[in-house]
Amino acid sequence: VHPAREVIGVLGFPFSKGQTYDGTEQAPHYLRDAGIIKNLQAQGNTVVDHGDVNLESLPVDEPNTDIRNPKSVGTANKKLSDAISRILKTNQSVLTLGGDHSMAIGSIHGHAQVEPNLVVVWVDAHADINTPLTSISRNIHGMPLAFLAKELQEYMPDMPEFDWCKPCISVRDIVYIGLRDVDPSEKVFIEKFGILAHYMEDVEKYGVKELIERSLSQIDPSGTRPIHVSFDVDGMDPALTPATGTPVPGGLSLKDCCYLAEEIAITGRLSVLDIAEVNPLLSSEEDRNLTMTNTVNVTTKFYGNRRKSITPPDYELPRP
Ligand code: B3U
Ligand code: MN
Ligand code: MN
Repeated sequence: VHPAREVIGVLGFPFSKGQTYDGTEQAPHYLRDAGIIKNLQAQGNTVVDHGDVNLESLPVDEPNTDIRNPKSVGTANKKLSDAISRILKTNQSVLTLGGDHSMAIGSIHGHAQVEPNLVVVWVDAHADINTPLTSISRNIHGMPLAFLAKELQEYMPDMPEFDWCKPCISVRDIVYIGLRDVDPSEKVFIEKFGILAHYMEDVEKYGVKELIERSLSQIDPSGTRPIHVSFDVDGMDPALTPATGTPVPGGLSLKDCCYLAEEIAITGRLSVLDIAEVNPLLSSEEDRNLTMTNTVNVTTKFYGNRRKSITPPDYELPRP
């Protein structure tokens, strides 16, 4: 049995080199500005803000490498991994504010050093399981699960500044939800390894409620394993989170995301949540605000906020 992680440690990862566009490095700032911490506190959580991972002195990548920015992505994620492990060891849970989704390499790696038995719930339009050899985009944010899953290592070339990153999860520990833009290579990996993958059409057919119940009881029948949620905001419909680099129409609704988050909260076993791919520089101010509002709303649901409403523990009814 795991000790409850009652305090939330917030950690910013101001990083964008895992993909093409500037801007995701500013997401931690915008999310804090949108009140992510205040909202969590207002619903009765104790929150410690650990600030941002210091990414000032990263190695400079050559401009025209096969894969975009491997050295800076490797080095930044090593720092993230260490920071996550350090916070988890103080018995806090971690809310990681990315950053592009390459952040999952450091985040899950750091988590696994402390909780080797973790399961991964991957909310995303994309499967993010390309290898450097299968990637069409050359962006490492489309590859994190290939770095992390043991079964894929025979397909992985050595990458500079990734020596520290030892695969630490199995393909059997992963469940996807929200998929709707999967590359042929990724589809082959999903099928070959039988990864639990819920595409948008499955969400349509069965609903998030049934999918999440079924998948958690399949990968964790005893209901005891620590949970890592890696939440790419492009899993949500772009009408809700337009400020992101690779929006794909037809995504998860706010209701889907709230339900998922509420169910995860009820388990009491969420130990790390990543919020990835918010890009405040890619949209109008109005769309940016909308993205922040919806992202903050869903995030609070992972930590106990309920649509059926919650009463703060110290609330007292006024008497005349
Ligand atoms: N699968 C594509 C597209 C993509 C992945 N993640 C995002 N886009 N955000 C790739 O780049 O590997
Ligand atoms: Mn995505
Ligand atoms: Mn992603």
